[in-house]
Amino acid sequence: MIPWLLSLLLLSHHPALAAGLEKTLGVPPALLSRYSPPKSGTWKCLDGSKDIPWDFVNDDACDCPDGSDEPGTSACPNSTFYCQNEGHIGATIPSSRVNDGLCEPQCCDGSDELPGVCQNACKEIGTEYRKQRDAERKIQKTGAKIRSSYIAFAHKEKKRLEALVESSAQEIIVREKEVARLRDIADRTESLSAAALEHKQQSPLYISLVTHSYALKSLQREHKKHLEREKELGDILDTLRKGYNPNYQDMAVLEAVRGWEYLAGLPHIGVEEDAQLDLSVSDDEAGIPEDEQEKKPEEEVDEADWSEEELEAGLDELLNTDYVSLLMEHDEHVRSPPANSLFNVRSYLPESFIPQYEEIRETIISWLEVVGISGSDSEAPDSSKARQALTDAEATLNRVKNEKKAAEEDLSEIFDVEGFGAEGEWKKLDGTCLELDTGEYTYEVCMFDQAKQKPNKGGTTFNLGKFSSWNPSPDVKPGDPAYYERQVYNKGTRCWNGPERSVILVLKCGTENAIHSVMELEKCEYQLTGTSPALCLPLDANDGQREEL
Ligand SMILES: [Ca+2]
Ligand SMILES: [Ca+2]
Repeated sequence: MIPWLLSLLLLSHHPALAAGLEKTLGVPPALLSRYSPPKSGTWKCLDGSKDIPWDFVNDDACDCPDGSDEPGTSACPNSTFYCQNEGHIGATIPSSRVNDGLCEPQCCDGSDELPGVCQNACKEIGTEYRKQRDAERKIQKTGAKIRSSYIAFAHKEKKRLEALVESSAQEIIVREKEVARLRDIADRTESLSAAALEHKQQSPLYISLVTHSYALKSLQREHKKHLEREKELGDILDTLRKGYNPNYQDMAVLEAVRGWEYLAGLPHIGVEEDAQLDLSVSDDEAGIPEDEQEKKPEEEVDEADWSEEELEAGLDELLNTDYVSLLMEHDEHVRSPPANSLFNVRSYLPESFIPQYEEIRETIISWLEVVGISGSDSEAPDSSKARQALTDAEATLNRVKNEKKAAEEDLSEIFDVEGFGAEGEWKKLDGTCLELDTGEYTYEVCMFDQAKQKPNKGGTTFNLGKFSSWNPSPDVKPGDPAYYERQVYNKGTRCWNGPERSVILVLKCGTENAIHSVMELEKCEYQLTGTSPALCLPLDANDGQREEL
């Protein structure tokens, strides 16, 4: 057998091999039981295809089609070698790297080469590795505690939102009833008010008031006519006074002139002529005392009466009164004595009680009507107030509906693998902003919202994009740990002559939510790296032991 001869030749070169290789050299732990000496002396290839002498195992000649007879040599192509790396972690390398004269870094025990070729550094490497691993495990442990508090927050948030949805739904029912009721009132009030007004205008008080108004207007009109007549007459008498000839001694003319002078408070003209002529008609005869000629007697006026000036200034204003408004005001006034305050109870109630109050109020009023305490007219139709109340109620209803919708949306995202994670561990960080100051700029990422680049020395802040998705790589399934190690923010402000700005946030487990570095991978495409406790999965109790095997 030529290969056998060949290997014998090789063995002579390598004293260690001359003693024969360990049959279990390069065998991974899981297969060790298959490499024990058979009683029959023949060994079956692992794929069961062939029986070979036990001596052919690890004899540096490939005998099995699956290469299983040479776990510790490079004799069979496409097979693997396992280095135990005692003191560290075992590793598997391609068997082509066995006995190639190079020390494989994966095999710190140097078992891939003949003894003496490579140093066994597993103890130091293993110690260093464990130190580092312990530090990482410590971070993971601390981070996982924080992460579990995030999960607890999500559950609390879920309960809160569910309660909110529930209470909003209840409130919507009440508010919808309220809106329907107010709409009915508004509609009815509007149709009622025309008829009601007509009825009110039949009030004797109103009719009398309007009659008074007409009478006053007529008096004012007649008064103006008289004033004009008086002025014309005055003019005629003035002309007569200035133009008459006293020499004719016409007593009728003289009396008219002197009478006018007295009435209008004018001085008497032609006195000299009167004196010379020794007129038989003296001042006494005319009934006018000399000292009273210059002044007119003061008119006595009642206090409530209007003076001439008041009449001049105020009468028009008074006659311009809107009697319909006055009627409504009067109505309001009559309706508001303390005895009717029951109907204003609404204004003393906290807002939350109003819907319930409104419901029983109708009942109370109808009951009072039956008993005869309240009249159906107790609340006069006021269409604009009713319409306003309806508008307000509709606005409140819409607000509650929007609140409910928002709560439902939040709720659907909390435990969504593509939202805040299957355990809701990211919900707590919704809107949390992380910053990194690089000197020239401060980079800010508000989780699940927006990324920004803010210049530290003044200038424009750029929108680097809005949250778009978790790791979009097709190799990663939503819900996998790796899925949450990347967040994509895109559709930011467009770069001059370039694409829209975007950010990839690369995260790993850490005890803090923080950004540690920024790189501009491509023009206007930024990669931010950071840490978050939300990525720190709980330590698996078996993790450590498995690795040390
Ligand atoms: Ca062999
Ligand atoms: Ca090697």
